[in-house]
Amino acid sequence: MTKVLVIGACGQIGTELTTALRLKYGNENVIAADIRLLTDTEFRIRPYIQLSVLDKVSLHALVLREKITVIYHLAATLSATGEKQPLKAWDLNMQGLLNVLEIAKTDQLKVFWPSSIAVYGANGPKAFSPQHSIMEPSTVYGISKVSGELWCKYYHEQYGVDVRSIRYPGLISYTAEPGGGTTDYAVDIFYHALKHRTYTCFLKPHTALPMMYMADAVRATMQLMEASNEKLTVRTGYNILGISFTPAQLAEAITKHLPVFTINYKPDRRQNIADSWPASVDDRHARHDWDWEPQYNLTTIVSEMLRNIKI
Ligand code: AKB
Repeated sequence: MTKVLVIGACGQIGTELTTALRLKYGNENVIAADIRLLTDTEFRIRPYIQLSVLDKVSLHALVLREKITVIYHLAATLSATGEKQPLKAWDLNMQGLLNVLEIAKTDQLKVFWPSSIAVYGANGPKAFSPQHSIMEPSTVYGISKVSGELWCKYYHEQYGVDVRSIRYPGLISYTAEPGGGTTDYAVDIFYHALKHRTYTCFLKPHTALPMMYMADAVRATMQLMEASNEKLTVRTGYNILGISFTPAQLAEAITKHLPVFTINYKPDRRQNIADSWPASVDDRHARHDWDWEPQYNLTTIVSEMLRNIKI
């Protein structure tokens, strides 16, 4: 029987992935865990356990007590926040993963761990960055993702741990806010458009980045986790592309619904991070190995976001 633990369940991905996993496996078979205490109104996320992934003893006890068979380990510090406290970000991103991999090795668990387009750096190709490419990231987040990918591959090859990973692009969703990334503008813009009819973007107008609607990201994650072992040829992180757009293109798509909307640009230090990332990635391995195909484009993402955000 599958018994799932989602670590980082209150985050942007965790909120929607937990719901999707509960639909598939049943509420009681998917334990949500996160570092924070839940408020009374957040009942929909129960069964819930307050837990730090850095507390390996409590994590292991929980795995044994609940007879967990699969862990989705999503807790991480993202690119922009990571630059404020690099060593703290490194500790959470690396030690958290190693704790999960060690427990997975001992108890033969299956693991999902998210990587990111942040693995790429300024020296890599900008358009359709290949699955296997130069990786010299400039952020601590990117360094932790490259290293984490290599640890996943190592645990798979040396100990047979079935750990799978996706290099997520910027994710766009309305259920939970993103937590300190460089691609966060692509979510913030919708709230400002609906509330204030104007938005000041922290990236330059023509900064193209890979992006994806959360429904596609959740579907991709479930598809990868369901794929048969023999079909998987990548044990670092799979590239997946949804779409690629710039702040100016996103703003133009929003003005089709809200003609009064205006955008200004005030690039900050996050511009340097965005400049080091690719504009798009080559996702042929994911398409070939587990039939990856995105369903949302810029037009459908914009109308879904504007329709669903409650101000
Ligand atoms: C970030 O901007 O840090 C994340 C990511 C692309 O991994 N959204």
